[in-house]
Amino acid sequence: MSTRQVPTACPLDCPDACTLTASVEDGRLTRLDGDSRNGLTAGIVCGKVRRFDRHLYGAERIASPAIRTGAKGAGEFRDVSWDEALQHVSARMLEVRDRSGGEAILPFSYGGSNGALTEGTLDTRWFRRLGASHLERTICAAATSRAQDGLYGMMPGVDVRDYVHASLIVLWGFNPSASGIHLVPVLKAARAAGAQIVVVDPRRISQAKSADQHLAVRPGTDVVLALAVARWLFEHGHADEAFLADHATGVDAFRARAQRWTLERAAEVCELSVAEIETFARRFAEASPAVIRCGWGLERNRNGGSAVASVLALPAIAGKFGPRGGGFTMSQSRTFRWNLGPVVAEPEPEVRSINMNRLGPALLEQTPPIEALFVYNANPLATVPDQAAVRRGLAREDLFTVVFDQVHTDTAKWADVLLPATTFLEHHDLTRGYGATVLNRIRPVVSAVGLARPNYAVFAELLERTGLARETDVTDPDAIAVAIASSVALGPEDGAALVEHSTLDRPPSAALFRDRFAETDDGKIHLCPAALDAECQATAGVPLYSYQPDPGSEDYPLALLSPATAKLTNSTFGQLRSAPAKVQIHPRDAETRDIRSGDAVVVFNTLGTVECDAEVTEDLTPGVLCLDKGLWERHTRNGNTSNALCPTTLTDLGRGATFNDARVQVERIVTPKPR
Ligand SMILES: Nc1nc2c(c(=O)[nH]1)N[C@H]1C(S)=C(S)[C@@H](COP(=O)(O)OP(=O)(O)OC[C@H]3O[C@@H](n4cnc5c(=O)[nH]c(N)nc54)[C@H](O)[C@@H]3O)O[C@H]1N2
Ligand SMILES: Nc1nc2c(c(=O)[nH]1)N[C@H]1C(S)=C(S)[C@@H](COP(=O)(O)OP(=O)(O)OC[C@H]3O[C@@H](n4cnc5c(=O)[nH]c(N)nc54)[C@H](O)[C@@H]3O)O[C@H]1N2
Ligand code: SF4
Ligand SMILES: [Mo]
Repeated sequence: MSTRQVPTACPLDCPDACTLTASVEDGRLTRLDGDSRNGLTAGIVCGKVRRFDRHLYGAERIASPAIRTGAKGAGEFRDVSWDEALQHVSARMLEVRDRSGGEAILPFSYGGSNGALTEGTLDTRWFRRLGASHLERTICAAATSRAQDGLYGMMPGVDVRDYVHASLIVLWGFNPSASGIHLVPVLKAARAAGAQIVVVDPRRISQAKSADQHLAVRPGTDVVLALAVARWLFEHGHADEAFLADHATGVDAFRARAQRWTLERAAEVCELSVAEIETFARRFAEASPAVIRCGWGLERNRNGGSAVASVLALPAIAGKFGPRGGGFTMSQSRTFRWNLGPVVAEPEPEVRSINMNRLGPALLEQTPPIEALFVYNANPLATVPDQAAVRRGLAREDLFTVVFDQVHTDTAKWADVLLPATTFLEHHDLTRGYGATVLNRIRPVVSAVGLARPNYAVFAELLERTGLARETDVTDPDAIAVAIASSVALGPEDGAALVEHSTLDRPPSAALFRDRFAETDDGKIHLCPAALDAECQATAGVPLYSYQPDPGSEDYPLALLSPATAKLTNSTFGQLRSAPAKVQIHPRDAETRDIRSGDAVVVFNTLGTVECDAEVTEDLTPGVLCLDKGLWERHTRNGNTSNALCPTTLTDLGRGATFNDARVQVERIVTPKPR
């Protein structure tokens, strides 16, 4: 049998967007390796995707459309043909629309597939034409995007590869060993070349162990830390007044808001010492080039928007832009700005909006009620806050639920109709990195497993069957990819390179604020934008750069974090994880509760309880617990995961999720049930 080597790329929700080479024999994957068409990922690929065969050909893959036979949630289905499944879905959707209006239908999707052919195109066309409720897709990166856009417009940040030039790298709420592994060798090289590393994270993440400084902030207090550093910079003559005069507006307003935060007051709120904050401020002031890699950990709380805005303001205040490797990195997806509108070919109708972070309450309390839910590219039972509410919502006998996925997820159990989706090795896509600056064209490289079909094919067929297709609609995946790629304003050379290599790697070759400037309306950094101020007021009742106090109480004082882990991507690949969940706890908190490593414990608050095992570790700060993001029911003793403890409150900017505002108590279970 001859083996073919075919280029492809990873579309998973990960910043790095690896380019890959698939080895294929007789339509089957035999090997998946990294390759170096993406200059950042340069041939290194994570373990999850290297062993993608376990997901692709695994026992939990959904191989056929199916219709529920057992009770809701029992996970009992009978296989049916695509024809029967889609006829059923179409008929039910039209019935709901005709009886109750399109808004009784809720599409629910997120990061399963970060590509434009699998998300935001034909699906959007169908749901808009049905008049379905609009989903506010703000479970992630909502606060960070609002802050980044508000201050800098669409300007991309420093390319990660330029970090080798930096003499100080600050990892602020970003954990590269799990979330973006290709930064790890870059950090090593920078360190070897003499760069200092500072980590701002409540956990002692792997990079913190070798860092020059680790600031173990209390979760949710980054806005205070950043403002205190800013105040210190202004007071000690380290603000770059000339740079600010040339390139920024809102400087006085920003400075006035930072004024409240003396080192002493900040130290108390952030649970750091005055000396720690001052040392950090001085390091930052003195180093050049200095770069902040801002992650997503600091956005997932009530103060998330103000936190990210204040952190991104620091390089401007201290005048860190200019030399290569100086400034900040946040989302780089803006390197390729595409316009999906012409492909969607349907304007946004005036319909109600439902925030995805409040799926549970929406399914239970929304009036008029949601009668049909269509889940694709997402596993809400495992990823959305207030898991108990989501589960009760999915259990509603009068809710018609479609789940379109690759594997039998926890959410899939609750489906009335189950549809099998292809993976990126089995379909077309067009994706872009949000850490790496690449645009990747993905084509099918192996035969589809069972009857699995791509999103674009299924939504095209649903458009037809519901009578909502139009003759002028583009449905061919190649034509869609071309239309979107050309909306990115690719020149002929770029277009040709994309066709030839299936990848475009366009790191910004410019030094920020030397060759490339803020992409706001006036080309300046807006340190205190009126729009963000108004939004904070509307959402949280406070101005931008406010610190809203810790939501902990005497009963629930511990902050529960649920960050990314190396082996899963959100909840994707959860079916392959056998290790049971462990809640991490600091020795001080464990001792007062008589908890030892390996003990069965219950973590609880007013929203729910999670029963799992404890791991006592010095890698956390006191007052903080940690339980992995993306766990499935099977990983805990009682079937609940961290999301059972996460509130449905929203961030001050962007109406995003506040997972890390979960405040809990933990107790040892004296006589645990056998596992
Ligand atoms: N392997 C793997 N890679 C992934 C993902 C995955 O699940 N697995 N998820 C992908 C997705 S969807 C995203 S959005 C990114 C997320 O990538 P990251 O930015 O790394 O986000 P998190 O893992 O949520 O949190 C990062 C760090 O922030 C810390 N943190 C939590 N709260 C705070 C706080 O209040 N302040 C500060 N300073 N730090 C805090 C956490 O302890 C954690 O170490 O990664 C992507 N990459
Ligand atoms: N506790 C806690 N929860 C969190 C977070 C946290 O920090 N703490 N962070 C959150 C973050 S950062 C994010 S981004 C969200 C992500 O939340 P989700 O988007 O729900 O993420 P996944 O769990 O990866 O689910 C994606 C699903 O899409 C499926 N899929 C993949 N490709 C395709 C396709 O082409 N077609 C179809 N039909 N299906 C496909 C996958 O099999 C998978 O089941 O979770 C959030 N949840
Ligand atoms: S998940 Fe991230 S690191 Fe792994 S292959 Fe995909 S892009 Fe690369
Ligand atoms: Mo995310």
